[in-house]
Amino acid sequence: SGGLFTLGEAMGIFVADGIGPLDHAPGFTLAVGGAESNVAVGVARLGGSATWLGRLGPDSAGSLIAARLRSSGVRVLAVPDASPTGLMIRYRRSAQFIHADYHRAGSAGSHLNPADLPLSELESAGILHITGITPALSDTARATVFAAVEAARAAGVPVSIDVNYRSKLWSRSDAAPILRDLVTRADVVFAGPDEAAILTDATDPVAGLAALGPTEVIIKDGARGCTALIDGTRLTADALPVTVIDPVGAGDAFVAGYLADRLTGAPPTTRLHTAITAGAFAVTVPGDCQGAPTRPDLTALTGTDINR
Ligand code: KDG
Repeated sequence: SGGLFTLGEAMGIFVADGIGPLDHAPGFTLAVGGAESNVAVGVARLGGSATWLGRLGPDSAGSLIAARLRSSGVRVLAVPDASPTGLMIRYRRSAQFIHADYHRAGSAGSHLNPADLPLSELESAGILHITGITPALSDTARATVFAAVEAARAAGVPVSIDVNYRSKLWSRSDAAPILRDLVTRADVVFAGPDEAAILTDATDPVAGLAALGPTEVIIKDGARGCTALIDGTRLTADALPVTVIDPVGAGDAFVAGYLADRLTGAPPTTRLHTAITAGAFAVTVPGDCQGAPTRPDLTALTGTDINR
């Protein structure tokens, strides 16, 4: 296929409308989340080929996830599982503070197993993308991530990881050695400044992560833009000024923008520009992945469409 291959847990998300405590929520927007499926949607919306592998339960949330991902153009490899599909409830306690509750312990998605991997597909992918969320879900999910990484490396498929540390799933000290192990095996690493600090105590986090092995290190810093060290060249890009409606999913859109352009062979500066623009689009829309831009959208936000 030559496209993106990713795996993880996708969840149904009840996003409370408006701002305030959950008990005063006027209603909910039903969204689909999961960092890896968000990236797959982002790549597909940008015209790339994207395959997502995960386990879904025999319930309405499972059907909803498969249907929404497919309608976004993602190739869904759903392994049926007898346990319920994971859910999240999210509300904004204030404009700035977002509260999220997971209902995912023992979920279908957490039962991902190395035997679920379609090895021949994985070996013909253009890039494997994983996150630091999946290895926190269960022992079998962790084993699946490592097996996918090893299969990709053996086949010469580049490996991308978004560190995505989730404090509700594991402690920093439990996560550190596992995340470091994965980053050491990766070609491309995305991290926020706090996440980089879990992995390296270098004063220059970009150089610190590059010292672990990846030749493409991208530190995402939200409204402060990004800093990168790509094939030995240091690059920065400013964030675009937008009105933030829902910041969740911006990091995944950023990753999707970078990887979609990497798959087409675009140079690093172009990849970062697309990443920044896709991240900006994501925050302008509620939900985790429905704000993902298409190629024509990109030029609409930056006003660089020469045909206008
Ligand atoms: O990156 C956004 C994700 O955090 C969200 O979609 C849910 O995958 C998720 C998680 O595990 O937090």
